Amino acid sequence: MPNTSALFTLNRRKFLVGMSGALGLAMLPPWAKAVAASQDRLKTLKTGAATFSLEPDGPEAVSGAWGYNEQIPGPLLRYRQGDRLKVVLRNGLDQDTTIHWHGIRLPNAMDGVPYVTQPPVEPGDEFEYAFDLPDAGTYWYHPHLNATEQLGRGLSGPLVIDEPEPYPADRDLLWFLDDWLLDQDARIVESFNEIRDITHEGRIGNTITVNGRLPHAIKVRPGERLRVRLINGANGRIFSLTFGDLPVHVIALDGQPVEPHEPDQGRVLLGPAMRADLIIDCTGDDGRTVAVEDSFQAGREFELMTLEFSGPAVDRDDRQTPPPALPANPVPEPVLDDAEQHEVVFGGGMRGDLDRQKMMEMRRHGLAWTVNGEPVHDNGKHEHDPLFILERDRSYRIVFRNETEFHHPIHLHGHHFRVIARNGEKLAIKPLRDTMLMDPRETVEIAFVADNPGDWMLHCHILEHQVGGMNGMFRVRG
Ligand SMILES: [Cu+2]
Repeated sequence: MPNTSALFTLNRRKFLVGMSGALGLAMLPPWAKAVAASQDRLKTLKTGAATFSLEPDGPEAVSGAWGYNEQIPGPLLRYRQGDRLKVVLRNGLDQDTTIHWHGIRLPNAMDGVPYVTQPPVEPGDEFEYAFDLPDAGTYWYHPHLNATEQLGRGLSGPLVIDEPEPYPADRDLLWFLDDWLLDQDARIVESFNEIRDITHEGRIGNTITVNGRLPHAIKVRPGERLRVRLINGANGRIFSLTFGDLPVHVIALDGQPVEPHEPDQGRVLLGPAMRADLIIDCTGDDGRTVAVEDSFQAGREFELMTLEFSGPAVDRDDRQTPPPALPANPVPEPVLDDAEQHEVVFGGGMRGDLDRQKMMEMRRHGLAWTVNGEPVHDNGKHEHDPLFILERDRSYRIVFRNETEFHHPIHLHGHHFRVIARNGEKLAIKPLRDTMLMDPRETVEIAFVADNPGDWMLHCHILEHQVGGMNGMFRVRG
C-alpha cells in the first residue's frame, strides 16, 4: 500500500478502520441502489445545511456542510436522452445561489450564471429550471455563485443521462469524487478564498470521499465488466488514477463518447469538474483484490478504492475488446479549413511571468490570475466585456496559452469542443470536452461550432483560480 500519511493525517485511523470493516461485508456499493431507484424523478432541490458521516452509520458527522435536500453529494438526477429536466431550486441558505448544469448544452437562460443568465436566487426564493437534454452522458450540477464556499461545503451532485439503448456492461457505477478541508473535530474549515490557495493550486482538502464516504472496498465478480462514471467535484484537486493491471478503456470524456481507448500511460487524469466513463474488466479469480490508486502528487499517493473479487465468475466469452463505442451525441462538428481563430492567454499565479508590482496590486484585491493580461473579478456583476464575439453556427478555433506554472481545467459553458492539438502537436484522438486540463506552460488548441446563442462563461474550474481572476465570458450572437 502506498504512503498515505501526508493525506490522511486526520482520518487515517478512521480510514484504516473503515477499510478493514468493509473487507468483511458483502455489500453493494450504495450507488448501485441509488441508480436503480432513481427513475422517480426529483422535482425539487433545496439548498441548506447537511450533515453526513464519512462512514456508513459512522458516529462522527462532518459539520458545516451544505447540501441539496440534505444529501452529500446531492441527489443523483437521472434521465433518458431527449427527456426534459424540470427542477425547482429552493434556496434554504442565508446567501444567494444558483444551479449551473455543468456540460449540458442548454438554452442560455437556464445556465445558472448569476447576473449573466438569471438573477441570483435569494434566501427563501426559488427558481425553476426546465430544459431538454440533447446528449447522453455523465454530467453534474453545482452553484455558480460564491462557488469556492458553496462547493467547498458540499453543494454539488451527479446528473446522468442514459443512452437510448443500455450499454453492454454488467454494472453501471458512479464515483463522485470530492475532497474536504476538515479540522480535528470533522468541522469544515471556514477559511475560504485564502490568498495562498488562490495563488497556488486551489483549496486542497485533507479528506477524500467517494460518494460522500471515505475510500472503501467494493465487491466485484471475477470477469465482471464495470462501467464506472467518474466525476471530480473537488474545488482544486486533480486526480491521476491507476487500476492495477486491470484492462481499462475510456469510452466517454465529460459525458461525450470517445473512441474506446486505453488511458494514456495507464492513467486517468481528472481535473476539477472533469468526468470520465471507464470500462473496467475485472480479470482475475475469486479472492483477488485490486487497488485503484491516485498518484497525482509524488509522495502523496493513496488508495482511492479497493475492488474485491468474490463470487462465481461472469462468462466473458462473447465480450468485445476493446469494448464497443457509445453512440455519438448530436454535437455539430467544426469545419476547420477557414475557421476564425482567437487566442486566450492565461497568466499570473506564483512563479508566473507577471511583474512583481502588478502581482502585489492584484493580491491586495484577492486576485492572482489574468486572462489576456488582466484579472477578471468574479464579483457576480457581469462587468466585463466578452473575450470574443462569435457568429452563430460558425466554426472557431481557440488557442489557450498557459503562461503559468500551474495546471488549469478550462471550462466553456453551453458548448462542447474538440481538443485538436497540444503544444502544436495534433492529437490522434480528438476528444469532445467541456473542460480541458492544461498542463503548466502548455498551449492547447480547441475547435467548436458556436451554435448556442448567448453570453457564456469561460473560466478555470479550480474555483480559487476563478475567484482570483481566471474568469471570462464569450458571446455567441443569436
Ligand atoms: Cu486555474
